[in-house]
Order: sequence, then structure tokens, then C-alpha cells
Amino acid sequence: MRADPPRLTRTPGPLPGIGIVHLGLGAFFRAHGAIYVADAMAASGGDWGILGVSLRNPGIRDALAPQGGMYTALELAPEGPKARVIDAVQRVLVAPEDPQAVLDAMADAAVRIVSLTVTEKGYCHEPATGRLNLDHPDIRHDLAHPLPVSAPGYLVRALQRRRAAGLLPFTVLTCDNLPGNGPLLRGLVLDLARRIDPALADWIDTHGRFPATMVDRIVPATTPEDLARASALTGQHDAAPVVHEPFRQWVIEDDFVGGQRPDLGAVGAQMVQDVAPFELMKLRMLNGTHSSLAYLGYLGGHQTIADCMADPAYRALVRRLWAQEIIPALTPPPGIDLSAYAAALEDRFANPAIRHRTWQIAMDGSQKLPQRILGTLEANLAAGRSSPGLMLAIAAWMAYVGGTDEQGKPIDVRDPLAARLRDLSNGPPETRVAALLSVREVFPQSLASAIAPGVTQAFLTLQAKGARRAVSEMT
Ligand code: CS2
Repeated sequence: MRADPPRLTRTPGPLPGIGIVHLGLGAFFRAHGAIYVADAMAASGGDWGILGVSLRNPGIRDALAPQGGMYTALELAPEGPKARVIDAVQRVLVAPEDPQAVLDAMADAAVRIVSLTVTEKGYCHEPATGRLNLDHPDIRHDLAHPLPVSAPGYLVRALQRRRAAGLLPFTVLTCDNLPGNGPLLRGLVLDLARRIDPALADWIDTHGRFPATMVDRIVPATTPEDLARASALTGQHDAAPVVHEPFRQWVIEDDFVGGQRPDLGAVGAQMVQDVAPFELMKLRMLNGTHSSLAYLGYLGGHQTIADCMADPAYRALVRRLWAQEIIPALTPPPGIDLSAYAAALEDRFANPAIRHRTWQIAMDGSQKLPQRILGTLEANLAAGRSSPGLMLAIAAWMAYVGGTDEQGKPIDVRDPLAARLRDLSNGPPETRVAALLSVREVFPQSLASAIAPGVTQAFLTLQAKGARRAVSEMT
């Protein structure tokens, strides 16, 4: 019998100091930001070791602790995988086990950046307005208790400690797919801080920095087969590898407290003054079509984005969405040709080595639709352009959150509003669409009225023909 491969471990030796605390140590950050930071330290040095924080469960800490924080990143190109061991993460804390230890780490003078990937819902805001959701149970908790549970709560309480200790704030580096993510988070932190201590809010307002970023790399959830693949390639057992596509992009507003940051520009990150055009391009062109494919693809029986792209009707739909509905509503970032960007996205989506499940992307739609799809719809309405493909995508989301697929099988809908969305999914199609359009966290009133006829029509088409036929007939 062959012996089990040895466990991946860190060779003892001197390590760079911890300069970054990262909240939300999921696969995305480990396959994106942490690799840039590892590259930046390799290129230019600096004490930018990462302490990761899990805001919910201990799984990733339990997997990484015996490995000294090391893990394998598997790059999946159509021509085959490549493995690389990433060493930038040194320690992992589990926030609910010891919130005090997390605040201590964030308040350490050597920490100059707190970065975040906590997903859209982790911001505890109202997606349609960008305001702090004061009814959110975590925000209510954090207003009443000094040991927080939410990401904004951790930021505010850690900044409070730094101020009390006479330190400068850390830079808050958000890496989630939200529009104007830096200014958005700044607004949420200031709002929460003002309710706790107005003088703290003024201090953050003056000294704090919240650069906006655009992050991009397709990172599907790791599967048991990926564990076996990683160990076959490296000869070591890794309990928590990540998988990712070859492409990566990070556009960062170059506005850090005291200019303190890893040398990310040396390793391909784009340090710019204005991230907004890049962010809109990516959210609407990549994430907008991803979500469209997620709902229409899932209902049409496609398991992954690559499966959708192998279906000529779905490929034609995304091309149409880019060319006729999304690109006309965008201003290209400096030096970028949006048609070329779309062509590159088409290849990335079609990469057969990446099994990115439609079900995974379908998660949390109530938090994603505004910035991914509704902004484009609004711009098209204002310009008098029609958006039949995006209307069909919204209708597919409505069908999806009803909780049953086209074969009558239940769908495991994951969304913070799942129960409410399901309760609203009753009655004849017109009533159902109207009820879902009245969810104000997602659809502002004026937009809801404007798209009601188009979305109702699309919903009826979906019901009559099914997603696959509705998609083929559209293109
Ligand atoms: C995806 C994104 O899961 C999703 O909703 O659309 O995670 C997408 O893969 C990344 O934003 C790509 O950068």
C-alpha cells in the first residue's frame, strides 16, 4: 500500500511581520489578494504578513493551523493545472471564539491595513440605497455591545482602540464586488461610529482611508477532487487548497494611510486615482452576465458557467447582453476597449477546467442584482434603449427564488431574504412579479414601475417555454 502523502507544513524560520489583518478568509482572498501580497513581498520585501480572520466558523482555521497558514493554489488553465504553495497567511483567528483577540490584532501598531472579503451581505447595508441597515441583528448587537460580530462593527471598535492608543488608523481595503466599495464602506463605518461616539466618527473621517478597489479572478468553490489534485501535484496533503483561473486583476485607488502598503504595483496591480470606471465595467460585464447565466443556466439544466458557454444559445445570449445591453451603457475606463474585454471574458467563462457552479453564483441574488444588473437597466431606460436579455435574467431570478425548478424539484435557495422571497412567490405570474418588485431592498420604486411590464412579459415567457427555449428564442 502507498503511504499517505505528508501534510503540507511551514518550514520553521524567520517570517515577515504581520502588517495586514484580513476579515473573511474565504477562497477568493486566498486565491487573489493573498497571492498579490505574497508576490509583492517577494518582489520588494516589507512586513506584510497576513493574519486572517474567519467571522463565522472555525473550518478554515482548523485546516490551516496545522499547515502554518500555508496552502496550495491550483491554477486551472484549459491546457492543465499548475500548483503553487502560498505562504503569505501566517495565522487565522476565529472571531466568534475570541473577538477580543481579533480587536487586539487589528489595533496592533504594526498592522497598517485591514482588508475585507466578507461578501455583499457582510456589509449589513441596504443594497438598493447603500445605507447601513439599522434593523440588521448584527448591527443592533454591535450598537449595544463593545465586542462586535459584524465586519463594520469590528472596524469601528478596532479604530476606537487605535484612537485611544494614540495610533493612526489602518487603511480599510475592501475587496468585495460592490459599487464604490471604498466610499460605501466608509459611509457605513462613519454611520456606525457616529452612533457609538461622534468624536470617533470625526477622527475616522479626518484620518481614515478607504480606497476603492476592483478585484477580479474566478474562484470556484474547492471540491474533494481538488484536494486530491493538489496532493497529486505537490506530493503533500493540503486540507484547504484553492482553485482559480489564470487571469487576475486588481485595480486599487492609491490612497493609503501614510502611503503604507505592499508594493502591489510592482506585481501587476493597477494603482489608479479613479477606480469607478473599472469597477462598473467589471460588475456589469462580468458579474452581470455571471448572474444572468446563473439563474437562466440553472433553470435550463446547466451546472456550470462553462456548461452554459458550451450551449450555443447561452453563448449567444451573453454576447448579445454585452454588445447590445451592457456596453452601450458604460463609459470605458482609460485605454480599455470594451469589445476586447468582452471577448476575453467569453474565453474565461468558457474555460472547461473551471467548474464554477451556477448554483454558487446564484447565491445572495438580492444582494447582487442592484449593482450587477439593475444599474444597467436604469441607464438603458434613461437612454431609451431596451434590455430584453436583462429583463429575462431578472425574471429567471424571480423564478429561481420561488424555490422550484422547471422539473418541479426544490431549489436550495441561499439568500438573506430567501424566506421572504419565497413567501412572495405565490399566485398568478403578474401578482408574483409585482410582489417581488415591491422588495425595496432590491428594486427602488421608480425602477420597479418602469420594468414591471417587461419583467412580467419575460416571466410569462419563461413559464410558458422554459429557460432554455426562452434563451434560444431571444438570440
Ligand atoms: C461571481 C463572482 O459568485 C459570484 O457571484 O460572479 O464571485 C465572480 O466569479 C468574481 O467576481 C470574479 O472576479
